[in-house]
Order: sequence, then C-alpha cells, then structure tokens
Amino acid sequence: MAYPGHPGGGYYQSGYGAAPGGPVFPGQTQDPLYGYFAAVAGQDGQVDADELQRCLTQSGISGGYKPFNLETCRLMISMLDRDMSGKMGFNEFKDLWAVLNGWRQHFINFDSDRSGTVDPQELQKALTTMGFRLSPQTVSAVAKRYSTNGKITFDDYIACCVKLRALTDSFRRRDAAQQGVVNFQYDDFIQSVMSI
Ligand SMILES: [Ca+2]
Ligand SMILES: [Ca+2]
Repeated sequence: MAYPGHPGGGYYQSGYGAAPGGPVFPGQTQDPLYGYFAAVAGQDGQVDADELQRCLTQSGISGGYKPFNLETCRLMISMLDRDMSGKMGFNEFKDLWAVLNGWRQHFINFDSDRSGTVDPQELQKALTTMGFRLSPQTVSAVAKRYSTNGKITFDDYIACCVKLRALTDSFRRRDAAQQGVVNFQYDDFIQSVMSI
C-alpha cells in the first residue's frame, strides 16, 4: 500500500496541482484572459509550444530574461491538451494559466530569501505540500535531478512539477484500482514515459 491513510488513494490531493474543471464560458470574449490568449495564439487561435515559450519568457514569470525552456513548454501543453491537438485552445490555456499561477505562488512562498531559486530541501517541502506521496529517497532523487549547483530555478521547478504531474496522471490512468500499483509491459512503460 503505497499511500496509506489517503482516501481515494490520491497521488496528490485534489485542489492543488489539479487542473480546475473550469466552467464553460458562454461569452468567452468577456473573459479577461481572452484578449491575452488571442494575442499569444495568433492567427490560428491556438497556442503552440513556441508561442507559449515566447509568452512565458516575455511575461518575466521566471524572474529573468532567460528564455523559458521549450521542452517544459511542450510538457505543459501535453499535460493539459485534452483534445490532443498538440496546441492549446482557450479553455486549455486558461487551465494552464491557473495551474502555473498556483505553482508560481508556491515557488515564491518557498523562496524565502527572494533569490529566484529554491534549494532542494525547499523543493522537498513544496512537493510534500502539493500532496505528492513520495518517499524521502524519491523526493531527494527528484530534487537532485532538477538542481543546478544545489539550487532550483523557477523553470526547472516548473519542469519538475509538470513532469511529476504528467507521469502521475499517466500512471493513475493505468491504476484502475487506485492502489498505487501498476503492472507495466516494457512497451507500455516506454510509451508512457517517452510520450511525456
Ligand atoms: Ca498559434
Ligand atoms: Ca488542444
């Protein structure tokens, strides 16, 4: 039993890290985010990985002028791309924005000295707060993987959150009984890990 004491066998608690279901907006154009989305999306009305990278880099969300990691942008899109179009429509973009802002708030809370980075211990705390049920060894391996010189930058932090969430979702889809145990065939394992 991997996750004792958690009703629903949650890998992470609902409400944090989870995409909000998001009400359907009858008058989409009324939404304050819509204008921004339309500008980012361009003519095709869809946001692809390059457009997302540009928009996140320009928004200064990572606290610097360094381009936001393109691979992370691809991951973010695949995480919330419900219609599998490879791009984000407005509702998908809205969900992404909400998730991203939640993660950003978390990052800021843990970055107590406002250095723009968090240390591995802070990442461990953040993952626990998000409700991921991971052993200390696993959390420390994850923290090590996403650190540079013992620090984790905002976009590495986002890359870590996105991947962890996407892998958890992928695992959970195969874990019909929600017991935290899945029997993987080699090919299926490679497919779920490499497609993220
Ligand atoms: Ca576009
Ligand atoms: Ca899509």
